[in-house]
Amino acid sequence: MHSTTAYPRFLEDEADVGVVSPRFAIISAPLARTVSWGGGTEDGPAAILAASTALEVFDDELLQETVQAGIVTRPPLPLGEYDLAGACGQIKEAVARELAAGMFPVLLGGEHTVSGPAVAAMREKYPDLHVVQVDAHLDLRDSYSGTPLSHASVMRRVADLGVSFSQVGIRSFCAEEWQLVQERGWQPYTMARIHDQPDWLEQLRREIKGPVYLTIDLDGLDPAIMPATGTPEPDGLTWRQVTALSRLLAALKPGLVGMDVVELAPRPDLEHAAFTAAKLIYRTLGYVTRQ
Ligand SMILES: [Mn+2]
Repeated sequence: MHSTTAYPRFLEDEADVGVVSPRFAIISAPLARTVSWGGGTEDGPAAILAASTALEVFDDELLQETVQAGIVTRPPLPLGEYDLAGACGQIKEAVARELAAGMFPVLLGGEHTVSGPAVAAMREKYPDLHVVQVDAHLDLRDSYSGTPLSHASVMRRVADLGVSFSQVGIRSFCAEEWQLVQERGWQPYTMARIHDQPDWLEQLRREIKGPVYLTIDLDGLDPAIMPATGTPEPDGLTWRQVTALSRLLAALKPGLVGMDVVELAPRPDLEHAAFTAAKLIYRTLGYVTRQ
């Protein structure tokens, strides 16, 4: 995306429904500093926002115009002016600002690193926060490429905060990560487990106590529907599985309180990927309006 064109908004003019107190705030965090392969995630937020204009505002499952709840799109965060730690500080501040205003934050990455500061902000408001991570990867490395603030370490930083979490769609990790999982007794929802245990969603429901922050690394989805990521791993979540997950999380008490969607690496010949991301966001917000 070029700076000469205006940054897109979620649903563009169709979002202008005149709601006095809008519920949802879209925050673009086009961060791409520690990407290991592929690249292009700095263009992810603009691609998702541009694709959102092709959505029907009337949701075909929920049979409602979710947009009537009010969805505002903030200007993209000027992360290029900061080093990595500074950029993370900007993201945390932006999320905290929305929470203080009573908004439900929807953060668009960018690389997965952006979720760390978002979770830190969420946790200040919700001390018993539970994070649900959709991802092909565990992201539990202690550091990656010499930095602890990396997309490959983002859940390790969440663990460091003492925040409880569940990992869904996992099918790629290193020996160090698997050893940590075993030491701590964590039980990620690997794709093997999801295939073997049809009641996995019920199991997940039972382990969640507090309000939920949902972080969706799009490579958690199957590359058939989500090919535009840096690491399109085979055998990912289907559309039905990921929407069943977000429906479940929104239906919990207290339910979903914020979310992010990260790691889209848009490609002009794979526009359906950006559209799928936009529809997943809109569908999930629709579930949240039913809370
Ligand atoms: Mn990933």
